[in-house]
Amino acid sequence: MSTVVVPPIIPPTVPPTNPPVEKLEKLEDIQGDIWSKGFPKDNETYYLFQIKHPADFARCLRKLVTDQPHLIPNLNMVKVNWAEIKAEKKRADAHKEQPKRLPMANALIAFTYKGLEIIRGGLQNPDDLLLEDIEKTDPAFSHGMKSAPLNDPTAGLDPLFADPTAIHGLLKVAGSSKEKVNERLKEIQVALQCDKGVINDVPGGTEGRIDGAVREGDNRGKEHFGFQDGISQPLMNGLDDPPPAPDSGALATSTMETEPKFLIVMEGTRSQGSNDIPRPDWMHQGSFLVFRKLEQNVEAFNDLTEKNFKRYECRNAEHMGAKLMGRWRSGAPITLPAYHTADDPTGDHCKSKKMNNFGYEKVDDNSTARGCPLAAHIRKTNPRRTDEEDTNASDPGLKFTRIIRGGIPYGPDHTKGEKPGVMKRGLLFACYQGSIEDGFQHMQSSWCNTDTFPMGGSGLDPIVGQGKSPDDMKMLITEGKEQVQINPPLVTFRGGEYFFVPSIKSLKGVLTAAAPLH
Ligand code: N7H
Repeated sequence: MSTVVVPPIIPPTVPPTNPPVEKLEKLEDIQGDIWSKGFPKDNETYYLFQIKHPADFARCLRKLVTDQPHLIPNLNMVKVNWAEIKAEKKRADAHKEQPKRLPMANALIAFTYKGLEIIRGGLQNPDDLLLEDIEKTDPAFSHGMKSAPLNDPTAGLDPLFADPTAIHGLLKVAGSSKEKVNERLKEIQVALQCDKGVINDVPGGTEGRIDGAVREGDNRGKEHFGFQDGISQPLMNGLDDPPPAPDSGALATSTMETEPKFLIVMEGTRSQGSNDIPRPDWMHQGSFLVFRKLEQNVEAFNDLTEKNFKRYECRNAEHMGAKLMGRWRSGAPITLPAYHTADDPTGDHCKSKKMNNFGYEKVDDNSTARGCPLAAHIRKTNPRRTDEEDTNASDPGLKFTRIIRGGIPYGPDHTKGEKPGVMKRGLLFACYQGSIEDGFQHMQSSWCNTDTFPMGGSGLDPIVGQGKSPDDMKMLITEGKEQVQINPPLVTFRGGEYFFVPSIKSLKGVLTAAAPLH
C-alpha cells in the first residue's frame, strides 16, 4: 500500500501591514509650510517682530488673512504651487529645456508665548486664549528655548536673540528669488502697519531679519558640509504621496508614514507630561515651530575627517564623514549593504525617496568598517527601530518623536584656503511638531546630547550634539577604538526660539477678535 504524502500546508506570506494611519483633514485651515515639501524656495527670510499696539495688530492681521488670504496661504494653496512647478518640469522635459523658475512667494506667521501674552492684551475677551492652560499643556513653549535643557551656549549669540522677551512673532517668508521674498515681506509689513509702529523689528541691527538661500549649481539641495539634505521627512496620509517600494536589498523598512497628531495639534492630542489637560480648541490645526540659527565650521569638519580617518579604520575622509552623518554626501544611507563597502554612489536615485525606505540592523551594526554608528546624525535623530538589546528600546519617543524639517543654508560657500573663522555660514534650522517636548526637545536633549542613547557609550550626535562641557563632545565610530573627540564643535548654536503657528481659522477668529476702538 502506498502512503500518500500530504505536503505540509505553508501559510501564504502576508506582507506586514502597518496599522492604518489617520488622514490629515482641514488642509484649508493649516498654514502652508507645515508639510514635508513646505514652501517652494530658493530664498527665505526669518523676520522677527514685536507687537507694539496689540488691538491694532489684531485688526490688521484679521483684515490681512480675510482680504488677502494668499499672503498667509494654507496647505491647499501651497499644493497648487507645487503642482505648477511639476507641470513646468514636465513641459521643459518634453522640450528638452531647463525648467523656468516660476516667480512665487509665500509666508507663515507664528508667535512666541510672550507674543500671545501681548496679543491677549488687545482682545475683546482675553480669557478666550486660555494661556494658563498652555503653561500646563506645553511648558517648553511657554518658558521658551532659553529655559530648555539643551546645553545651549549663552555667549556669541546673534544680537536678535539677546533678549528672548523682545521676540513676539515671526514671519517666515520663502520665495523664488530674494526680490520676491523682499516684496512679499514688505507687503505683509505694510498690511500689519509696520510703518505706523503697530509692529516693530526686533532690535539687533539687521531689520529683524535673518536671510538664507538654497546653494547654487551642483550644491543645490546640499548643506554646507556638502551632504544632500531634505531626504527623510515624515509623510502624512491625505497630504503626501504614498511612499515608494523599498530598494532591493533594503533592511527592515521604515516608511516614515506618520500620524498627523505627532506633527499637528489636533482635537484630543496631549503632549507627554501635560497632566492630561487638553489644549485649548483654538490651537487645533496649528503646530509648534522650533527655529535655531546653527553655524557650521566646514574647516573643522574637513580637518576632523582628513586627519583621523586612518586611525578609525575608515577608507578615506569621505568614508569617515559618511559615518558621522549616516549617509554619504550623495544621500545614500551607509547602512544599506550595497553601500557598506562601495564609495559614495552618485546619481539621481540617491536623492529619491527610495533612499529613505530602510531600517537599521541590530545594535552590532555599529561595528568596525561597515555599518552605521549608533550616534551618526541620522541614526540619533531617527533610530527607525531598536532591538531588545538596546537599553533604550522602551523610550516612548521612538513612537512619537517626529519632526518636519524646513531649514535653509545661510552664508557664502566655503572656499579652500579662505581665512578660518572670518566668513560665517550654517543652517537656519526650522522644524514643525505637535509638541516641542515630544518632538525637537526630546530629540536634541535625550538623544543627540546623551551618550547613553540608544546604548551606553554610543556618544553624542557629532553634528548637533551639545554636552555639558566641550570634553563630552565625542562619539563611537569604530568598535574597539576610543570615541572620536570632536573639538572644535562642527556646529555652534547662535540663537533660536520656540513659536506656535496658529491655524488660519484662529487667525481669522479667536486670535484677532480685537477690543472695540474707543
Ligand atoms: Fe539634521 N547636515 O546637513 O549635516 N540632517 N542637520 N538636524 N536631521 C539630516 O535624511 C544637518 C539638525 C534631523 O529620518 C541629514 O534628509 C546639519 C537638528 C533629522 O533618517 C543631513 C544640521 C536636528 C533628520 C543633516 C542639522 C536634526 C536629519 C540627512 C545643523 C534636530 C532625518 C538628510 C547645522 C535636533 C533623519 C536627510 C532620518 C537629517 C544635516 C541639524 C534632525 C545631511 C548640518 C538640530 C530628524
